[in-house]
Amino acid sequence: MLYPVLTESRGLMDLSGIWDFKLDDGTGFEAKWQEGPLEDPMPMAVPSSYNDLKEGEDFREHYGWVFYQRTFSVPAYMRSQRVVLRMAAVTHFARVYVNGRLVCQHKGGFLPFEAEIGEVLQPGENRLTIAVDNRIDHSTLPVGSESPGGILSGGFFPSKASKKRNHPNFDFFNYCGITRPVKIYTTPKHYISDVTLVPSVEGSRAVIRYELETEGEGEASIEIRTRQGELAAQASGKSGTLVIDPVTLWQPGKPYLYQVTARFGEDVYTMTYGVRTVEVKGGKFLINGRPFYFKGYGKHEDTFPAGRGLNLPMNVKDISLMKWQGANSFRTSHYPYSEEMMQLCDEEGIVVIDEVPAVGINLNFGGGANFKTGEKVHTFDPVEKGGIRTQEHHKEVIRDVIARDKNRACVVMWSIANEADSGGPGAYEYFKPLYDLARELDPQKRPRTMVSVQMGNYKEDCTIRLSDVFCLNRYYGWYACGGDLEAAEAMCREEMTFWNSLGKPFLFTEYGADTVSGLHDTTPVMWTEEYQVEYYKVNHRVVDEMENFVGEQVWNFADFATSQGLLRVQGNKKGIFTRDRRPKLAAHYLRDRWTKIPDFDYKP
Ligand code: GCB
Repeated sequence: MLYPVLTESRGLMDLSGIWDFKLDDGTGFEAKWQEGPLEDPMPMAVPSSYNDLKEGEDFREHYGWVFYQRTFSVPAYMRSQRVVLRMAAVTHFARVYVNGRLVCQHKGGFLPFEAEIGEVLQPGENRLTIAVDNRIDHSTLPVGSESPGGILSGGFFPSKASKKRNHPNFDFFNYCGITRPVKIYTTPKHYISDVTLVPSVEGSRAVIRYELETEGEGEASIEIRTRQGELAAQASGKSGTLVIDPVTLWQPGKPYLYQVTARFGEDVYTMTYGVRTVEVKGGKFLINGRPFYFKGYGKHEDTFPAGRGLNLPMNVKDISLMKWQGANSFRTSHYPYSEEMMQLCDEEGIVVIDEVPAVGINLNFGGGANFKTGEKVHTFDPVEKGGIRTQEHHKEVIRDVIARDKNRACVVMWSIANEADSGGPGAYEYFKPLYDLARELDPQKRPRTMVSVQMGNYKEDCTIRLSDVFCLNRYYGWYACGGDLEAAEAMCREEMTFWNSLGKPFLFTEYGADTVSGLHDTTPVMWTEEYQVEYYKVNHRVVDEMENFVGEQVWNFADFATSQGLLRVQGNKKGIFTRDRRPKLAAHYLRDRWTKIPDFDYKP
């Protein structure tokens, strides 16, 4: 799906701002709130998560629907065009009404969706209402537990709580709302609906296959210009090839973006584009034909008080901190990040592992159904037995993330899931079609991975059969052998020797230790800043010995909000930076290490 842009043929209006807002008390739809102005609304920022913008549990722990509303007008000169309303992300389920009429609904909180609204528009003022539901269960991605007791919540005793709550089967706060911009854009009636660019590089030349998807009649053409505006290649027709010679490649840390202009009849669409290749060969991960070493993080879109709301200044700051630290990459744990962040990564030369919101597909965590019946419920058991029912939706999010990000130079790999029950019965059957789908849909045929959880029987992990690259989340020295780094090192070495022997590249996509900023000790004990540094040193000793180990992404870039629980101190404290981006001791240690490790040929 194309990102909306302003061009000589297209209009664009950003509806960000302060909207009217109301928590639904369970009567919203019955009382037809969507059909008129909300009574006694309160002001709410869009885009943002609503949870931390007002005080009290009612907001933070709200369960179910909320209503957002604002009015807007579309200038008459734009109404002669096709008018599209586009929501970049609404978490997790949305019903969108214009002048009381339902124009679309959408499941999934991290990907864009849109509706043509020309027919329901009135001259003058129009009313836009977006109802948002934050409930999660065994059919949503991310997955929620359907019985009390989420992953880290609760205590030692069964809960007798009567109030309904979400129980995330994942370790990040269930921030909700209209979290990314809502825009209206217009196009001519005959228009470009998609652009696909697939690069290959031979010597100094790049050959780019292109395809324009269009609606209606018109002449199609495309051109690529350098940053200075010089013509680099052009072609006509809806598909064909473009040759750039000599090409300037997009490189990690040294990005170069060309300007692309596609034309169809009266329609003009513009975008930037970086040319680079990605390939897995033997135990290497090659970018532009050279062995790349990932240095970076698992992250979150998590800031105060915006929650998961788009925070452009923080995105810029985060990339600046990454560069300060000598990092070159991150994973969009555990959901696709905003299109603005992806654009920034293209522009800044940051390498991205793009993850779909498939987290929590693991009923071994969190109690969930396991506690309900006393019987063991396997994650991939049939629905009647309590297994998850996410597979169809999982296909949708794979389809949508690839449609959104397929042209991005920064994206070098798709992550199909995080810490699924990938060693459990039925896992291969669940995931094989998803891997196949990603391969079929991605025009660039990027490598696919699934981020695997630390488990005893790692040799049975279906990722071994399915993934092009193995991504491991491992906590030797924290969840395993916490406080005994000597034992942690030995166990880590034993397991890594196994992965190294398989002949494919592998990396850590998570490893880390909770660290409360300001806690210190001369003997490095758990939770202190000193322990975090020692933890990383021990892990690095092991992975530096492994020739097929191609990267280290620490958990996490910064402290972040989670559900409440006995293992969380006002959130997860595994950040290298605090939530407000102050460095912990480990930030300096990693800076020292990473500025000495080159992006390429670290493991030649
Ligand atoms: C994991 C999860 C991540 C958690 C992390 C932790 O394995 O993938 O979402 O936050 O562990 O800190 O426990």
